[in-house]
Amino acid sequence: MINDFILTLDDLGNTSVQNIETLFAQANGAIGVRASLPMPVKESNPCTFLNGFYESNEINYGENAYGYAKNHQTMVNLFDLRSVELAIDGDDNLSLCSMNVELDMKRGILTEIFIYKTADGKKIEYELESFTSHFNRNTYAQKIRIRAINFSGKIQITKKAIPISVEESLEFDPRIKKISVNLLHEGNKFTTPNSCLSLHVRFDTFSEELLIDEGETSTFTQLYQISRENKFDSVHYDELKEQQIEIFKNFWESSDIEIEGDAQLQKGIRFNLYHLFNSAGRDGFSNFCAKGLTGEGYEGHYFWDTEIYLLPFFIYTQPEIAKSLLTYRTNILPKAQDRAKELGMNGALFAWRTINGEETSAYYPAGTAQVHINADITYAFELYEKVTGDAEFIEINSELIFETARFWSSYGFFSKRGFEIHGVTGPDEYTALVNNNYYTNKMAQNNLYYAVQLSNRLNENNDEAKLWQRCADQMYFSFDETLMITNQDDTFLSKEIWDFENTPEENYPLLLHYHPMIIYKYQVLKQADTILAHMLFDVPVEQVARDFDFYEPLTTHDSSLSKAVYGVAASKLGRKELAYQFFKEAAIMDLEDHQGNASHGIHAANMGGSWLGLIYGFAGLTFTNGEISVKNNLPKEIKSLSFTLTIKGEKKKIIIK
Ligand code: IFM
Repeated sequence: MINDFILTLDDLGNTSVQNIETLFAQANGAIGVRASLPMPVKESNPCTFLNGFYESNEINYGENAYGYAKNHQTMVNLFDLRSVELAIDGDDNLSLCSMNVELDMKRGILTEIFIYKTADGKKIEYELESFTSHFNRNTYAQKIRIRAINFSGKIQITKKAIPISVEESLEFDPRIKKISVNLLHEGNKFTTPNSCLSLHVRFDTFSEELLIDEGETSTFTQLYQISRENKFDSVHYDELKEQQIEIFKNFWESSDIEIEGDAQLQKGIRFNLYHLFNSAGRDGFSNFCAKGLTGEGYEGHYFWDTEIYLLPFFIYTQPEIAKSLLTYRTNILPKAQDRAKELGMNGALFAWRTINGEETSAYYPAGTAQVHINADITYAFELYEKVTGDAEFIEINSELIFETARFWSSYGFFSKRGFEIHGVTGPDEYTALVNNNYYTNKMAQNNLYYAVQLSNRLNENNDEAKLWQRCADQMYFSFDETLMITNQDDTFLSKEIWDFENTPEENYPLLLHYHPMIIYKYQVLKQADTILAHMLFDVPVEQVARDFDFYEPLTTHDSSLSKAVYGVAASKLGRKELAYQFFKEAAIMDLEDHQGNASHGIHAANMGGSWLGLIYGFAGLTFTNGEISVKNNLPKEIKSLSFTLTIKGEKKKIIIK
């Protein structure tokens, strides 16, 4: 019987060295360690990250303009904690004969067995059991067992932490950027030269010469600790391991989803949930990088991905983690207030991509212009309140809700048509700087209403709330009366349709092959936009159907944030087979490397999207008037679905069959 909590190399569609590093990476919300080879090869990209630990460098624009983002922020790749120097009877020229990898997702432990041999045939088995501790988040723990397979003799082993030196990649891909950082080093303290962030380490390093008989095993445990403060608890491997198992047991009790009928999907969804649990920041100062703590893609930045794609999973199953992810936004609110001021607007405008809260997107049409992030954040606060009932947290955060509403009332304006929001980019990054993007207006309206509601609740009966009410009531939505479809924005329908027929397969994703100016001229979508708004709000199915049929054929799904959302819409429309296809793609996207860049790190938003596909889609979860309701939208391939939700502190087990 397949154990669908165990991931092995056989589950991967692409077993390149860097793919393995990403998919078997381990993280605990603070530290992330890629599963690199103990004896790295040319293609290896060993990485250790500390969530939120970045270096900044000035952005050099050919042509600068007022208010452009000033600095890059790049999560620093710190050390290679997995490398080992091995020699057999003085010979260190070892080759890798085989490797076996087993990730036990149920317990949060990775076991790898490597067989290395010398040119004259002496073989050793190097077994590595490792985990990033969820009990002590400063710690990465390894247990190493070395066995002489076919000889008796000397084995030299040296284990240290190797600082990373980065080579600039020559490959053109704007989605990844590596920087070389010469950390300033003093004692056990490392500091970034520009951002001036410090961390401290406590590493067990060793160098041993073993005299070993054939068949005999030697075992070592090794703890690597990385912390922002120079304070380390005394920890022991076995205790940490026990705690790890216990923490994962609790995690799965609250968050597991059982799928009957499709073993690959079962494993795929568990793999996704496993990574979601691992990479979420827990301290209120770090968040969820677009690639988790598993790779350098998107420089470790936090986007709206967290609020719209990831938080539903956390809110419904791990509310404490949800709260700390939201608290991160509270903590960067001052930066968002500064940003709004810089742009001459009221209130707060959150950065499109950031680590420390400052805008770091050097390309504003697909960056700062995605002002919908303000409303995405507020939407997540509202969902958190609905599901957890934690009104106190929202009241503490009322300033954030009000400040985002203030931004909308100053950024938009009243016209004959109503309240309009111009000069924005919606979720679809292949259409930029438009007026009245439907998704943005809908989300802004929701943001404004929530602020009004909260203001009334807090008895802050002020004129501002009346203004917000007016903006929301009169929000303008562009609609095409002939086609009876929702306009993605004011001009989308006037554009020429992208020539899909004559676009060769190898020219996707379009962003790697066409200038943005060309892409923006056409009706072509990178990702779900209007259809995403329809997932978040209650819209009549006939309308969803017409919009789906119009926009889906124009959508390239070049962004990994797309398919899961179309899948949820397809479920809502009763198009079960289609929903299943979309869901399947989302569930195994990284396992099968469907986007072709799992080497850069996991596609975290899509992983959250796969949860949405199952729970919002197949289980038809809705939450209205304080009550959840579900519906059986299961495709024929799935016989039953069981999951647990935590609603207002109470666990509810739901079975759909
Ligand atoms: O936030 C997303 C965006 O919507 C599409 N491009 C990638 C970003 C990070 O995942």
